[in-house]
Amino acid sequence: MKRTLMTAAALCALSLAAGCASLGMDNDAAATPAADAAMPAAAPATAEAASAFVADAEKRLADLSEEAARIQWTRATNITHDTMWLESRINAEFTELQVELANGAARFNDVQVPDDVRRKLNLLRLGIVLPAPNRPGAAGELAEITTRLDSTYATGKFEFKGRQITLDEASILMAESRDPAELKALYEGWRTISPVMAPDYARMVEIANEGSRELGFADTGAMWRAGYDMEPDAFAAETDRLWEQVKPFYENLHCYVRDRLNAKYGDAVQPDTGPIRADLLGNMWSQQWGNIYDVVAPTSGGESSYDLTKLLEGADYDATKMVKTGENFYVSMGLDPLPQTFWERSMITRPRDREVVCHASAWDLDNADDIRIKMCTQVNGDDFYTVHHELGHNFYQRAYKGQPFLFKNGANDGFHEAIGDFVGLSALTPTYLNQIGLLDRVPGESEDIPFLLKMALDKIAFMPFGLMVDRWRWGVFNGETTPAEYNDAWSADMLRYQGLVPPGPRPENAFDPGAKYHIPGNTPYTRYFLAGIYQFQFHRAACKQAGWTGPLHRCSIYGNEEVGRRFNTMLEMGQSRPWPEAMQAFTGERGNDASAITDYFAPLNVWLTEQNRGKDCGWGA
Ligand code: X8Z
Ligand code: ZN
Repeated sequence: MKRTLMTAAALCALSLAAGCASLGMDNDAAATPAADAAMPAAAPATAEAASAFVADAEKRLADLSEEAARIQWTRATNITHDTMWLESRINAEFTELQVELANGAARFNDVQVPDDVRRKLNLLRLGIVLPAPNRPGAAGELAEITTRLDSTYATGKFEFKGRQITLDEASILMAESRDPAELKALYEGWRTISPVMAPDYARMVEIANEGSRELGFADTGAMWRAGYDMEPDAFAAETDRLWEQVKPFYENLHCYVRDRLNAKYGDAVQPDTGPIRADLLGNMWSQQWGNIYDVVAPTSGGESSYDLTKLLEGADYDATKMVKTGENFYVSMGLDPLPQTFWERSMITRPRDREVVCHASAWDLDNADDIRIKMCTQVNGDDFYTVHHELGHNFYQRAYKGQPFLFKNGANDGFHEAIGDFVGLSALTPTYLNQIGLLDRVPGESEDIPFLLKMALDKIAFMPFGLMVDRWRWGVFNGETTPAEYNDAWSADMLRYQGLVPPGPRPENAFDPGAKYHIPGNTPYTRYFLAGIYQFQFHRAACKQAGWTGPLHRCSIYGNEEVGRRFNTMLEMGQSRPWPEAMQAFTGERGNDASAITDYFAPLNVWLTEQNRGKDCGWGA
């Protein structure tokens, strides 16, 4: 995830969410004309006052965001009582500032102002992930809760075979084990870290909702849905529409995978009708299934001649070489290399001497050049993809650094997530792997279906997960789901969207949502669903620009500076214009369009339909 300060996704999509309200101005600020503009009783609300208010807001946010980012980085790379204390304090202060500015912006609601000023005034209101209400102590309480939730997740461990293990170890075992009893123990074991979070989570929801209502939103979920340059309800309907386009394909994949799991494990473990057992899919949250490719590989119609993890191991890749390789892809498109400080200051592997937040993220510490990643990189295919994903955030951040502070963000948060994924689509092609010397020969057409199946196991399997995380949160924030119903609602959404069930009954105190990073980390998740679509729109458009006429899954834009130039035009825009304009700048299209993903996978869908003939697909929910 990216870590910019401020705006919608901004300042930490994760921890910097917290904040308090009110607090009024400090003395220095009150002495400036712009600060006057922020004080309701002061100067009249004119266009000039609005511009001055915005200019002052951007300066204050830029200053405080840098301090906050440096403290957050310190906490995320060294979790202690003291760094948590420091982070809670700065997060509270930052949210106070955000809420103060959002309220101040409302003064100019009825004033005629230039377009860019109007956009910035709107962004001031929309750029808070979790607002706190305007009463003493609220921001502090909220910030303490969010830092504690994030740190509890990051330091979570559980006992497995007589040893305490971390999520990184558990994830590798989930990917590699084919023993259902072991997989069940890993699935359930990791979820023992989260029941302790449930009361904090419920309290956090209360406070943030109070804050959101004060800003004029029905609840925090409604505020999150308002960040897409369209009405919040229209946005929700848009995600439904997109999902309906992809769903038949997902159902086809689900049906095929269920059949192969049934063949491997037998009826007692995985029946050949109904939902799939969630722990059998090679991933702790069953969100990407590529790790069980070996289990579901075609028995006819071609086989894959390589495994990316093995290629990386065979070529003696280490974490730094993975990141260098990722950087090289962007450089091949004509973008400048990463600054030296990136290499000096990033955290690329898990330090052994302290607790850190291992979930991968990309940071922009000074709103300019101090960009970094923080990853506990392992040498495998998953992290090869993740490196490209994270670097996408960094290249975006650097491209829009010349924008005013409030426009230093993705065109929407889905764009921020899609940049690196788009590059990753080329970086995973056999053609590219061959070009960089990882793969001896480029496989022929007989490997198209195996390749597309591998990609679909990650990309198509992800889509319902990308949707369900925030569907759960929307229900929590709007009160339809009460704290007593948190876990059952999560399981119900898993069943409804993904067609999955846990490997056994969940305990009374289970809080399974807390075992997924973005819930305790408070990172909105619909962004990844959108990115799942945008990356294919970008890919289709880029391949067209490159003059590619073959199948989309064989296209790589490695080394194409013309595509890079046009791509960079979109990146440099940041959030300065409504997202359809950014989309248009690169792709010529203005909307969300799931046809790009179905185009890419079309040959596989035909093949899956054939494989599923005569089967009872779906899961009856
Ligand atoms: O959180 C991430 C990135 C950081 S923005 C590693 N992703 C989502 C996840 O892990 O759940 C990328 C794919 C979806
Ligand atoms: Zn990301």
